[in-house]
Amino acid sequence: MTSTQFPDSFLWGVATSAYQIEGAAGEDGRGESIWDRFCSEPGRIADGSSGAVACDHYHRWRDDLALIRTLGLGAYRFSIAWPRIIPQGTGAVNSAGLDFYERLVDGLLEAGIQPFATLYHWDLPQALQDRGGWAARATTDAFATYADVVSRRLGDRVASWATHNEPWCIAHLGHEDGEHAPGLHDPAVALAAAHHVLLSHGMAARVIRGNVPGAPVGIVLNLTPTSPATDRAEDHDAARWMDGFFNRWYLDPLFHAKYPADAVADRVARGHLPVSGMPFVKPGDLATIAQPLDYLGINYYARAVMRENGTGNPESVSMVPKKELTDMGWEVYPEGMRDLLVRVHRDYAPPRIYITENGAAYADGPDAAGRIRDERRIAFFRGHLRAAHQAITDGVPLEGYFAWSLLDNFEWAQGYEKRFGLIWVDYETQTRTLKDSAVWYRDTIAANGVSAGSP
Ligand code: IFM
Repeated sequence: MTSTQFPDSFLWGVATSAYQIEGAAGEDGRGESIWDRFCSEPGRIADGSSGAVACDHYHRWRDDLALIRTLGLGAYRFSIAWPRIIPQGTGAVNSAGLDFYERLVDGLLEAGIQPFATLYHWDLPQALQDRGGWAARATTDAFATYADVVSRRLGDRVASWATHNEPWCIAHLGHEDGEHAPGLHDPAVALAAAHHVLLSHGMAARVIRGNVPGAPVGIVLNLTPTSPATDRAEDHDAARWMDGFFNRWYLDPLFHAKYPADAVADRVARGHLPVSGMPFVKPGDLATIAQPLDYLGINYYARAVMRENGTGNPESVSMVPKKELTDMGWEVYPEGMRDLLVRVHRDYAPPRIYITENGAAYADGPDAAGRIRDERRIAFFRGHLRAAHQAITDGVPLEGYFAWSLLDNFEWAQGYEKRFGLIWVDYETQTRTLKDSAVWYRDTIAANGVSAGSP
C-alpha cells in the first residue's frame, strides 16, 4: 500500500450539469430557463454564446456514457433540468423530459455506475422567474413539487440525491453580483433568494424521503477556506467576514438551524437587511432547513486570502504570480481542500462528505498528433487527491471524489473559453478526445490511489 492508497469503499466519479452539456434547448417539450433568457441578452456571456447546443449531450448521451465507462468510474454526478420536467415551473409535467433521465439512469446502472442526481444546477424555469424566481417564497413549493415528480419516477434507481448545487452562486452571483442569471444587482433580493433556496432544500429532502425511504439526500455547497493576508486585526476581520458571507451563511442554517449573527449584523449595517432582521424567515423555516443530511457535497476550487482594502471594505488578494493561476484566475491551492474538510468535519460534523466538484480550467488543446498533454491539470488533480487523502487520515469521513468535469462545456458567463474537461470537445464537430488527464484519472481509479511521481 502506498501512502496515497484510498479506502476500498472510496467512490470515484466525475460531475456535469444539464445546462452546461445537454444542448437541445428547444426540444421534446423543454421550457425556457433563466439561462436561455440571460444568454440572449447582449453582453452577458464573454463569447456571446449560450447552452443551446453545448456538448449536444442530449443526443450523444450514449456515446458519453461509453466514455464514462472507459474511465472506470464508480459514480456519475449529473443534474436534471427542471424546465425539461415541468416546463412552466408549475403545472403540466413533460414525460419526455423524465424519459431522457430515465434512459440515462438505466444506462448508468447497466454499466455498474451509481447515478448521483442533482435537482437544481441553476436552470430555473423562466416562467417562475417571471413570478419572482427564488426571491418569491412560492418558488419553494414549486421546487418541492418538482422534487416529488422526479423522485417518484427515478427514486428506485437514483443512488444519491442532491437538492441544490452551490446556493451561494445561485443567490449571490445571480441576484447581487449579476454575473449569473437572472442577472440582478439587489443584495436584499439575494438574501431572500438564499433563504428560499435553503428552505426549498429542506422541503424537497422531506419529499424525497417520503417517496423513497432510506434515499441518501444531501446538498452541494461551494466552500472556500479563508485566511488573513497579514496579521493586521483588520485583515483577520476581513477573513472572518468572508467566512460568514461565503461559508457560514449556508453551513450554519443547514447544521445549526441559525444564521451567523456576525454576518447578519454586517448585512444590517450595510442596509441589505432591516434592523428588525430577516423578514423572509418564517417560523419553522430553520427547522425545515436543518433536518439531518445524509451527506454534504463540497465543491472546492480555491482559497480566499483576505485583507481590508483601506476603505474599510474586505477584498480578496492573490498570493501567487498570475502565471500560476488557472485560466479562471484561481490559485491552485490543494492544502486548502484539506483545511476545509478538517474544518467542516470539526465544526459541522456531516455524517459523510463527498468532494462533489474539483477541477481546473486550462486551454491545452490537441498537438499536431491530436494528443492533449494537459500536465497542469494532472498536477492539479494529483495535488488535490493527496490533500483529500490527508483529510481522510485526519479522520474526515470523506467517501468520494468527483472531478469537474467529464467534458469541456459551457462555463456560464465565461462561455466556451474556459475548458474544465477531462475530455476535449471540438464544438464544431462535437468530437470528443480523451486528454492525458483522463487517462491519468482512469489509471488512478484503477489503482485506487495516486501514484508517486510528477506531474
Ligand atoms: O462550471 C462550474 C459548475 O457549474 C459549478 N461549480 C464550479 C464550476 C467551475 O466554475
